[in-house]
Amino acid sequence: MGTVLEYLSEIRQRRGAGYLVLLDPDRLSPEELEQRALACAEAGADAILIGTSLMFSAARNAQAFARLKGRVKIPLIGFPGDAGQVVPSTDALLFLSLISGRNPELLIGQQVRAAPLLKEAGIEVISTGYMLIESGSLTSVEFMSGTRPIPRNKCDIAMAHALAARYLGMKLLYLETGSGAGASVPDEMVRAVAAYAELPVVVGGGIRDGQTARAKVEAGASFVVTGTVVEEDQGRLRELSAAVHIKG
Ligand code: 1GP
Repeated sequence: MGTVLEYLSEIRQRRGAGYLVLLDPDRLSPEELEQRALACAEAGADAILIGTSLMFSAARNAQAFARLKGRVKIPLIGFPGDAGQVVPSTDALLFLSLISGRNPELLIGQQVRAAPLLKEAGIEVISTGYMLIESGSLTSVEFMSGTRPIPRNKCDIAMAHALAARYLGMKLLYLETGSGAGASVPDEMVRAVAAYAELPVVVGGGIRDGQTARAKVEAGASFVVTGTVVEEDQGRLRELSAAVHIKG
């Protein structure tokens, strides 16, 4: 079997772009999380991201992964807020470095803590440059990370960060405004970053409908992530999946 990164790249080619759903173990019980994950797979999502920027219960997080493993037929990808969220039954983990910020703990500190745990558990690691973009209001990730987001209208700053990520050897870029944000990453910025850095771009934060999701893909996003909208209304899953999968 190939790696999760190879799987994602194959999805991107075959379906035009990939649809990823973020499930937050802080907001959902393990039962709800399982039910949501099964509904996501059924509706055509390509992978489940699990993570949160805070995490109230480490036990619940581990339980969520263990419960889903083997029952959900799409990859389970860790999307950790810190090293404490590394869980053995993960298919792969986005090894995030918050490159838009200047907080050393989130650029390298947590990564040093997580690395031995990942090696011990044999988890596939996907090196990812995480860029927080201004949404117009204070988000959990901005507050918790103690970093300032990149201004929405500064495409040049985003482009330079993205290219630096590529030169540092990162495999993915994750552009987002933060979970539950009032606005998504501007299409113009997605377009500029995807064309300039020539790395697959994941876009998330504040995407609540198919039209917005499709606009990100048309701008060059390789993957679109939604979280909040699916927690609130699972009925949107098919619409979002169809919007992202431009090749049908
Ligand atoms: C957060 O991109 C995800 O990293 C999801 O954001 O909850 O706003 O969909 P939403």
